[in-house]
Amino acid sequence: MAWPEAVCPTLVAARTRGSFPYANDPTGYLRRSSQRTMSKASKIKSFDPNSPGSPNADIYGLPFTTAEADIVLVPVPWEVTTSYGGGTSHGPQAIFDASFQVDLFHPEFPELWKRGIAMDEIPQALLEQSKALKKEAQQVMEVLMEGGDAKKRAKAKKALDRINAECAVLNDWVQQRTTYWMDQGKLVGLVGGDHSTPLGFFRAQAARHKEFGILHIDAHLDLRVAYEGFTYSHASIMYNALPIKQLTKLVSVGIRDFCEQENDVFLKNKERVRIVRSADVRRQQYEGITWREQCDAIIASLPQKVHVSFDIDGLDPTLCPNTGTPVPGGFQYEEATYLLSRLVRSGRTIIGFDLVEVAPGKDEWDANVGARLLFHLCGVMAVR
Ligand SMILES: [Mn+2]
Repeated sequence: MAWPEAVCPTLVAARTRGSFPYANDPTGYLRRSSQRTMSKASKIKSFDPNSPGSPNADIYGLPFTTAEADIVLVPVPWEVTTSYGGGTSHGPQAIFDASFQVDLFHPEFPELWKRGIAMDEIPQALLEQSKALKKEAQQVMEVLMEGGDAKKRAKAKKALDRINAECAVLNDWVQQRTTYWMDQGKLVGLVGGDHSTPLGFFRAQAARHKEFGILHIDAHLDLRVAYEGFTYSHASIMYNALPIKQLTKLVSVGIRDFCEQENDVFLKNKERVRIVRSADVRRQQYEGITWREQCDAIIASLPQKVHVSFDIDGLDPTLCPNTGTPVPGGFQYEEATYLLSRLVRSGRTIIGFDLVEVAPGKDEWDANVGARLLFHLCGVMAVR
């Protein structure tokens, strides 16, 4: 198999520096030699879901390798174009660490853990690359805002071109990585990183499905035509998704913040894009409409196959105080999980998901919420 890093020269370079962790171990098979001796069936038999997970275990304290797990999570520790708060590149590690306290006996998915959930190794090379590029991106933004002489501007232009090119490489990498796991028959979820990360995953979905919809939960529309000059900005993810022909419907819910340019993009794509503003959801509720009715209306506008793109800032910011661009309002935790459960109970197939913009703070709170939401996303995806 052509390994994904082949399209990613920066990762190859990082690996030769010795920091690329899973180049020779694509399935995580070798790195967990202690877990290798038992079959999946005997692991299920001997695993005690009531006891705290062993520190050597995978996400949620589970004993399965990525090769054994039905659900594989692809971490993308990347936040190059985030303009306000930072830290989402540490989201995957923080969620992994917080996951150990999530109880596996979930009333909606009591058997889920037996399917196996495992997180792909977190690519440190990506994290380093993200750090380096973000520094450059900040210089670009400075010149953009404060101006500068011709020399400064030329330098910024060059950096901007480089960043856009490297983000395109990241998109290719994500596409190959998610494709690789789906080809192995896995159910795949992506864990960001900022909201620029799932574009390659959307493209991988388009290669497998003639048509699909995206249920987009977010405070922002993310329909900006490049933000601050960055083609693959976190604020442009859905704009960048629109050229995907197989994406027949984009339903954005929880929306609280958008600009005129995004509204123009929406008006041009009205037949394919539906916006459900958070304020409208609340207003209708104050006037007697129930969340169940609203969920059913949201779900009715989606096709049979649905990818869920979940930006944590779609939730009330008390549930994600450290996320990059918090906005007051938004969903409570159970409103969001109810929508997801209702979606799958409608008979729709969840073909994948991404959970993005979780940024750890000084305590584990953001990641705790993220880890629980991630478990719920795995649960609804595994219903098929
Ligand atoms: Mn977003």
